[in-house]
Amino acid sequence: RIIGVFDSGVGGLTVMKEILEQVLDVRIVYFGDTARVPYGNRSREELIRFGEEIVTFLIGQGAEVIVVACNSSSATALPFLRERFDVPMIGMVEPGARYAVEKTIAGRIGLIATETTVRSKAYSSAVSRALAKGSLPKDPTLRESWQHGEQPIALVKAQGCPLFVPLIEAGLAESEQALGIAKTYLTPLKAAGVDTLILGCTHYPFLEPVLNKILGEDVLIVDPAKAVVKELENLLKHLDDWERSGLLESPPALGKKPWRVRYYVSGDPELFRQVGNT
Ligand code: DGN
Repeated sequence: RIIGVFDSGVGGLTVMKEILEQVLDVRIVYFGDTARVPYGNRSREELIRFGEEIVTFLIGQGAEVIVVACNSSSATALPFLRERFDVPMIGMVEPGARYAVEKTIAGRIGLIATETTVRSKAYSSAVSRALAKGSLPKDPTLRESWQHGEQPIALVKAQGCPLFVPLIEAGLAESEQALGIAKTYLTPLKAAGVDTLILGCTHYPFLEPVLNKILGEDVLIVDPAKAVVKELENLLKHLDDWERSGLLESPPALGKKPWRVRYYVSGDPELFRQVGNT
């Protein structure tokens, strides 16, 4: 099958990498909107418009499923894109919130993300929804005390990190500047006592060495991409079942030429190649 994956730039590559490692029989058409990066301070209207253009393009390239590998778009534009297009779509926020609920040990979840994602409050609603729908922490002590109403589980602190994406897109993810800025952004999260930190922007896994250096062992870093892959696997299984039962047409046979990933960018392909290591 062909999966369409998009982001404002190189960030979605971190999601794509997880997909390629875990889901073997798929091909990916990747779109990085590098001419319009960063998305982090765009309005919802802009992100809807960009999303409509990109999804239309990806469907034209044969995509049967879309992974919105951008939290800013997932948090704002995804409901509109789902209304507008028939292809199934997976975003970052719901799987990421569920995953954090499962992983937390103290129930104190933190978020780092773009300003757009933080402002949308999508993650805190998604954490509440995940709990309401029955997602439970794997930690037995927390699970029990939460079920007895003793220990809350919630997103306690969300920190916008507007300088991260421009640094990463410039290839400076492991620089001294990144370390200094990350220290500033992480201080309020540490002060809030978070035990689990959601990387609420698909660019941020590029910063994992820097984040680990600052947070050490005290805080568990959660990358929603892992949960997105699980959701994608489930969806693909459903599509296969529907196809077998005749509810869905089989996808057209793929051409003979072997390819696994096709990349498209709206900006400079050379910079994308360098920073994304593609
Ligand atoms: N990587 C995107 C996200 O997950 O929000 C967008 C980052 C950006 O362009 N600021």
